[in-house]
Amino acid sequence: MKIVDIHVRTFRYASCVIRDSEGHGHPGANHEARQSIVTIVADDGTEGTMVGGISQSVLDGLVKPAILGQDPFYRERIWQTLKERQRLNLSSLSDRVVAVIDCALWDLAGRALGLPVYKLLGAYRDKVPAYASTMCGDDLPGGLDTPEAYAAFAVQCRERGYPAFKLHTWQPPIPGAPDVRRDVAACAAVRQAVGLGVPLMLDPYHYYSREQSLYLGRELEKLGFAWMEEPMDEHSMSSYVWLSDRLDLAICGPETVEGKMHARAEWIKHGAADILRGGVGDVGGITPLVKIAHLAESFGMRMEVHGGGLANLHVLCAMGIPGQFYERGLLHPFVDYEEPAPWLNRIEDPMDDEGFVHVPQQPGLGWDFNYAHIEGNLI
Ligand code: LLH
Ligand code: MG
Repeated sequence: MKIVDIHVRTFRYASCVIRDSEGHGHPGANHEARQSIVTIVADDGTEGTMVGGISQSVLDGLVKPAILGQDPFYRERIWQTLKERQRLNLSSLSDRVVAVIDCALWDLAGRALGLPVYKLLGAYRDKVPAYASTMCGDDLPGGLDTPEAYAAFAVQCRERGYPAFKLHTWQPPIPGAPDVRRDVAACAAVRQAVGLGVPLMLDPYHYYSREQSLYLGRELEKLGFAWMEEPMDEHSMSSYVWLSDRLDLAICGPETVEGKMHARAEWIKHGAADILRGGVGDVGGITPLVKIAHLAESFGMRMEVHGGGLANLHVLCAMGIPGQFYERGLLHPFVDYEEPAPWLNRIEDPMDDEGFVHVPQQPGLGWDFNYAHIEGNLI
């Protein structure tokens, strides 16, 4: 089999999630947004698709020369080739772009063989318990604007069936943010509302100082939190060693720092985190995320996968170590997460009443695109 084409379709859709000046999503007025999907085509007509964009210049200049004519089952070789091309092209050939290509190749392989990706990887389970992962805090009355609002939303999520809850608290440019005391107040209100039995996690402002992070961690220990992630700039691994050394609370990371499995290996070696972290978009696809899961397993560590979506879900269902939770969201009291985006016929991660997200059984990743919407709104 040979790859004969790769193309990007970009289309319009109506969205009610807006981005603030720092890039965090919040509910907002209905507006026109853009989405892209990338499709790789093999010479027998089999296709593999992933959501995400690639600019035309990167597609023509870097991606096509690396993959056209290649056997799509040589995912590891293609991934290594793209990784090497990143060295001189990191500003355009990011890990997110490499991830889109890698995930599309996994989708293609699954479709060619008639197997869901998690079974190609080596299945371990068919469903994963989800945690409710909130949007970042805001100043919308009745939204996520006060500690009490987080508490009320946590109760609502509990009633929906979520076994666990993670707060993303207030970050700039929201007035008054960041503020470690306000973060603690929100965590305390949520704990008080849901009781001691519910696993709770915090993902706060990502640029706190060492002392602020230590204060947060010590307060979360008193509140019986399960973990804290990314309270400081992850480029300073030493700061995470410093923090982990001082806390019993589990530190989960790294999430956004560059370096794929290499960075995670260094974090393990230096004791910078207790729970390893990474998602397909952060590390360059399913191929490296599986390497990282095996790395965590080899060191007897848990790995919590960052972010939702089909590709992360398939990896979670092929991990022999927990991988305790699927990150479902980002959620907000004003946004109906159960409603599919206009370009999908169904959401990627339906959750049952017990709080389990089930992995699709269709060949490949299990996309169910609304092609009528996509083709009718092409840009
Ligand atoms: O900063 C944000 O908007 C969120 O923290 C986001 O990055 C989210 O994906 C996350 O960190 N989840 O764990
Ligand atoms: Mg996070």
